[in-house]
Amino acid sequence: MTEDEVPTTGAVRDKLIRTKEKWAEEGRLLTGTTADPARDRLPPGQTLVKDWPVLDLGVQPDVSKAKFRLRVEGLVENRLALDWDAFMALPQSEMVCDIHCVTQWSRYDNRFAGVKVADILAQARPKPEARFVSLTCYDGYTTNLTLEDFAAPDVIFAHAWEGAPLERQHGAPVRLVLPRLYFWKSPKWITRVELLAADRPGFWEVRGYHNRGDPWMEERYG
Ligand SMILES: Nc1nc2c(c(=O)[nH]1)N[C@H]1C(S)=C(S)[C@@H](COP(=O)(O)O)O[C@H]1N2
Ligand SMILES: [Mo]
Repeated sequence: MTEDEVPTTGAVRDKLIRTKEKWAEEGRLLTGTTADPARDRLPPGQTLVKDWPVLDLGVQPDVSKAKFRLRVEGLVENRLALDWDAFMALPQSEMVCDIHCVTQWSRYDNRFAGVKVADILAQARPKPEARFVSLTCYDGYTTNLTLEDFAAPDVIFAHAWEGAPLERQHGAPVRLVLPRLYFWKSPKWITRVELLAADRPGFWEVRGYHNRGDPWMEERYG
């Protein structure tokens, strides 16, 4: 394996994964209601928290800034392999957003700083046939999005939270933040973006989670 290749998940918490998979099968946590994001700030079935919980597969990779690469490949005119300096040289944006996790916690008013996905895509230039993205992380985690959801103006590659560098447990040095979908669609320790013509369901999506994950539609499970 070369320096920046992505490991396959091995030492992940298999028991925790099986539990969540079972919840998905049984439709646990479903309230059976929907809400309107324009009117209801808190999506159905969610509970507000003050602290920021940590959820992952149990492996929190130590990704140094020296090792970090953000690759954008697949159906693009211009493949990118940004190192830390190139990433930080891109236009910087700030965003305050709410977080909604499928395990029913929500947290309001999180201030993130980073680079807008749209600004990176403008450099990579997706080909017309690109319609989906597959995202891969340093812990082997993957998730999938439509290019439309990924390229929305409020989606950023975040490197800071509340004015300080993102902590390792929350995905340092860089994670995605996509506030309009459940938080499993916001990969931590991100390293690769692949643009695709056909959808490729990710880690939780093949284990019973919904393919899109809109919290107001309560799209918890597939
Ligand atoms: N690389 C990676 N990203 C990930 C995960 C993961 O296991 N690995 N878990 C997802 C899930 S299920 C959630 S709820 C959020 C949690 O992010 P947090 O730990 O910063 O709250 O990260 C998402 N991104
Ligand atoms: Mo989650």
